[in-house]
Amino acid sequence: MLLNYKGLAQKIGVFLYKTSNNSTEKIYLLYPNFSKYKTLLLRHKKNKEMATDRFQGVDYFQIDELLTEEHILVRNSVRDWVKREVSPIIEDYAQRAEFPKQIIKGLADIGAFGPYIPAEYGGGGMDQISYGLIMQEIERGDSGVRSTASVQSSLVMYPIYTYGSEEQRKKYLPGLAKGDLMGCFGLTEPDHGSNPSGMLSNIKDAGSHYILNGSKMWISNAPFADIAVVWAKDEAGDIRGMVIERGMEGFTTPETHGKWSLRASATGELVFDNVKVPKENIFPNVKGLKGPLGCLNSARYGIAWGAIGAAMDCYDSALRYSKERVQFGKPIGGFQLTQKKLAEMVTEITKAQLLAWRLGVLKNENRASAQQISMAKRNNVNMALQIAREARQIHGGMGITGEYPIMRHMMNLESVITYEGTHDIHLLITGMDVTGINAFN
Ligand code: TGC
Ligand code: FAD
Repeated sequence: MLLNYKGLAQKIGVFLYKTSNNSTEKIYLLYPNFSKYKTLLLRHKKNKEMATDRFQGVDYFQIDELLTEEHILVRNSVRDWVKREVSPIIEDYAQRAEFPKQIIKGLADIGAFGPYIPAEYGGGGMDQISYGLIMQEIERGDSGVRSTASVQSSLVMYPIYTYGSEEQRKKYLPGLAKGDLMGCFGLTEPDHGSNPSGMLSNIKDAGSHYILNGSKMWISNAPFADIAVVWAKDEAGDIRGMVIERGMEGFTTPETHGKWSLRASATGELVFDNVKVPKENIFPNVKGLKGPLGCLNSARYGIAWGAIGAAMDCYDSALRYSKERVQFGKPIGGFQLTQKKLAEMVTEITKAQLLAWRLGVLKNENRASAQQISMAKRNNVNMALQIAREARQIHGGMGITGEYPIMRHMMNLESVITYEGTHDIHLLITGMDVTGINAFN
């Protein structure tokens, strides 16, 4: 006999467990199998805890005073959305290595797709600091979710808007802004990661259309994307950008499995086997590596802000834990070694916030150089990764569990420090800028 009860109930050896998963109620009937019962009890407990996301922002230097009312409104509304829609589910999705597709509509609703694309094409018409703050708050939830938003905005909408024809803009941008269409960006190839100029993907003129051959690897959103912005060389050896649509014959997107990082983000390959590409799908307004690298400037800028979100989440959790966890008769936050970690974290976050804010001001004025963006991406991602590692230590053994977001952020940041240009590539970009000497080759 069953006993209906809010949460968990037991009667004559039969358990009724009720949980809510994205507003779909699921009922699990459990016979007295203790280990299964225990697993579900733990999940129930965890869901309840994760649902109460106690994150508070970090503003040690009154940086909010540098923001406009609109910036703060945008930041706070995305923060609330993340607390409501991302925090309660993200740990489970990361554990299962699955992207939570049901949040796509919510991401569109909060303006995360094309925040700075003009409103006439469905974008948010916002400035670059609002874009940065949106990326910060989303990555506070999870770097993989931020990846989906930055690919859609900076690597798909931005090139269509900047390099595309008016017909291409009208055809794709409104659907992308609403999340009705999802996109991905194919630059990296199996043998060409840091040096995309050597790419082998190519198009050949076949009269009424082009024929595309080649493959791309490590592509965020590929497994579910409706369209792909792809970079390939033409017969003259010039890199050209184009829109490839799911369903075109010869185009497949196998998923990449086995990642220990960015597990809540879907990654895959793009394979082109004699794909017929209509000529009107080629971007008319750009040729050469500066096309894809121009998109990367925008995405790297968003990452410089996003990494601050992940760092703030780790610091916030570590600070709270250090006040609550008692060892040797007092909170561990009372020991000098813990305070050193926390003090250095808040110092580094503050420096990163000021760097991102100043870069945003320059970007709003069209004065941010690619080299400044590289410095900010490199510094802020490295800062976040170091903070995640220190925060994990403060959480002791609990730091390796999914009860806290730390380990997930830490593993995610191992991808963030590699994609959009590795830590060392960005160092070489700064090195070349200050010396004038190319150390890449
Ligand atoms: P180089 O000879 O220096 O430059 C070739 C042309 O490009 C121009 N250029 C840029 N233009 C705009 N923005 C930039 N940041 C630019 N950097 C260079 C340059 O002026 C030149 O133009 P022109 O007119 O003279 O032809 O190129 P190189 O072959 O020596 O390579 C330079 C290098 C190594 C810095 C560059 O290739 C690089 O950045 N490599 C890293 C590759 C990378 O970042 N890949 C990212 C793939 S996408 C991704 O990771 C998405 S993850 C998304 C997510 O999930 O969030
Ligand atoms: P490599 O280029 O082989 O580098 C290996 C090591 O060698 C690095 O430490 C690098 O710094 C070092 N190195 C390389 N050249 C030099 C040099 N000249 N001097 C000194 N050191 C050097 N790409 C896309 O196009 N679209 C995407 O959506 C996308 N999403 C991604 C998602 C994830 C989860 C990951 C992990 C990657 C993604 N990437 C994507 C690919 C990413 O941009 C590449 O992984 C990155 O550019 C590095 O290329 P690589 O992995 O081939 O490493």
